[in-house]
Amino acid sequence: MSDIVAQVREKIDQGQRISDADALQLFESDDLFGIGQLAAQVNREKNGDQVLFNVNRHLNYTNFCVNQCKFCAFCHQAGEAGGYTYNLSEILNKAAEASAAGATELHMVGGLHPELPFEFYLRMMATIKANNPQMKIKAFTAVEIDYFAKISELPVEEVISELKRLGLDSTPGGGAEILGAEVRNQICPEKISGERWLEVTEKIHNGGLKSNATMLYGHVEQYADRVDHMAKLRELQDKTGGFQAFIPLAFQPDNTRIPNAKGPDGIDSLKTLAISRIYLDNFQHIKAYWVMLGLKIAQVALAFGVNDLDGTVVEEKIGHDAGADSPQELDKAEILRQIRNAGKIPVERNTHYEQVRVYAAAMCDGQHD
Ligand code: V47
Repeated sequence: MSDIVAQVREKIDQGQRISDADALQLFESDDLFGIGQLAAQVNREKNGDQVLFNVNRHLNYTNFCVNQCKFCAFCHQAGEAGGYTYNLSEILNKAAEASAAGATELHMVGGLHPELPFEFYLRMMATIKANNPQMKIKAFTAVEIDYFAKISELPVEEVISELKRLGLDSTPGGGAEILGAEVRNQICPEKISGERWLEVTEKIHNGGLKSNATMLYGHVEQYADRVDHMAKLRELQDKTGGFQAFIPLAFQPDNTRIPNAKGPDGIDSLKTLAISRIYLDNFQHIKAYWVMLGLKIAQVALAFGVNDLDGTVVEEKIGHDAGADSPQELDKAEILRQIRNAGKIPVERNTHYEQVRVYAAAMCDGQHD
C-alpha cells in the first residue's frame, strides 16, 4: 500500500474527513488497487453489498440550445440541420411507452430552447403527470431552472415551486461540468458560472427537491480542478443535505470542439469514481453512469466504491451524439446480471432512493427470478 493510501486509510479509520491535499495526492498516485480497496471499504460501511438501479427512461425534448458548449455534440443552433423539438403528443407517447415498460422515472433534460416559453415546460410537466400519475419526474438541471427564471422573469424560487406543484419530483445533476471558472471559461463560456450553478442548486434543495451532482472529466481539466469541484459540492452538501448521488461523467470527444481531448481511460475513470467515494463523505451514493463509462468499466466500478448503476435509460442522445459506444438501453435482466456477477445484491430503487424491490444475489445454480 502506498504512503498516501495508508495515510488516508488512517484518517478514515479515525472517522476523519480527508483534505483537498489528500484527494489531490490520491489522484497523483498510481496505487489504483489501494485506492479502490479503500473506496470499497468506505462504500461497504455506507451501503453494504447492495447496488442500486432504476427502471427509467431518458427523454430529451429538444436539442436546440442558446448555449454552444464546446464539449457538447448534442446542441444545435436555431435552424441548423439535425435540430429537433418534440411536440407534446410525441412527449406523451414516449412517457406512455415508459409507463408501459414499467419505468418509475422519466429523466428529462434538453437544450436551452431559443423560443419556447416557460408555459411550455409547465404544460409538459402537468400533462405528463396527469397521464402517468405514478411516474416520478426527474427533470431540468440548475442551468435550465436558471434559464426558465430568465425567460419568465420570475424569481428562481417561484420557478422551482411552480414546477414542483405541477409534478417535478427531483432534478438531475447535469450542467455542473467543472465548476472552477478557468476551465469553465474554456469549455462552456456561455453557460452560467459555477457559483450560479451552486446558488440555483441551493435554491432547489431549499425548495424541497433533492438533486444530483455531476462532474464532466477527461477534457482540459487538471486533477486540482476535479478536487476543487468536489470541494464545492461537499461544502454545499454540508449546508443543505440535498444531493442524492455524485456522478462523474466520462467525457466523450466525438463531434465536440475540444481539440486533442481523448476522454478519460479506464484507469482514470476507476480512480475518479473511487476517490469521489472516499472524499465525498456526506454523499450517500456514487453512480457509475454506464452510458458514458461503457458497461464493462461501470461493472468493474462496483468493486471500486460505486453503489448505483443508473438505469435502463432506453433512449440516450447526449453521450451517443459524442461517440459513446455503449448500448442505448439495458433491460432489467442485463442490469441484474451485471450486478450479480460483481458479487453484489441488486436493488431496484425509485427517484427518491426508496427501495422498490430487493433481488436475490447470485445463486450457485444460476436460477433467478
Ligand atoms: O450536463 C455533455 C454532459 C450532462 C458530453 O442526475 C457530456 O441522475 C460526456 O447530467 N461527454 C447530461 N458528457 C447528463 C447528466 C446525467 C446523466 C445521467 C444521470 C444523471 C442524474 C445526470 O452530460 C451534461 C454534460 O455535463 N455531457 N456532453 C460529452 N461530450
